[in-house]
Amino acid sequence: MIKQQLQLYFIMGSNNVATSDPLEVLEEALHGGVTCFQLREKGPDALVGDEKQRFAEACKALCQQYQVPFIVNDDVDLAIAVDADGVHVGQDDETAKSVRERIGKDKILGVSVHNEEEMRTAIAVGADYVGMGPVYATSSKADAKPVSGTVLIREMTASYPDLPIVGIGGITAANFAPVLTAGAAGVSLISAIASAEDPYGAARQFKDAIQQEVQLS
Ligand code: 3NM
Repeated sequence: MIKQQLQLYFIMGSNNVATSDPLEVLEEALHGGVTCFQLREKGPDALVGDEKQRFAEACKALCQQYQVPFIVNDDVDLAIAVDADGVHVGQDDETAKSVRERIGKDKILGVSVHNEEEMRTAIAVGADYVGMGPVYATSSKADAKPVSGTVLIREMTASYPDLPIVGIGGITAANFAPVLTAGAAGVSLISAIASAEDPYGAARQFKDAIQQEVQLS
């Protein structure tokens, strides 16, 4: 179940959308076929406090309409307050072990990992999936690590086939295929949809291309 939900994993914060209403972008992305959504409200002009919570609630309502999991990045209190479907944490955030204890076993827990040791820890604390990147160069994360390509995804899916992996960083409809070929359950991305002139069309194009790729494999 979680594996299918990770196929086309859209991530967005209100500041990833330059000109239009972020909720409209999210609705278009959902309509176009994204299978999971993560609210990542970080960086300059990010919403805080009540405004952030109201935005999260609106995102969650849209995701529910489309029966797509609603995941909150890093902010465990917010995730609990809005009863999100899950939490995603990086290595510099609250530990995955603590997050799992706080959200319980029925919620989705995602962890960003960059090496085998972090992968093993994620497995030990009961992560439902891990994110690996940046696969390609990205300008959406100020403190992104050096580009990693798909080598680690290939190695980790071979060694730990039961924990789904999503690739992240610079992924577009033109370059996602090697990520799936390496064994990832899906791709996660911000700008390829959030910055697209036509977010619906961008999501749709991804969806169709992924479906073709999955059928070929
Ligand atoms: N995490 P885009 S790269 C949020 O490497 C995030 O862990 C990364 O945005 C990691 O699809 C990244 O616009 C940004 O490149 C992804």
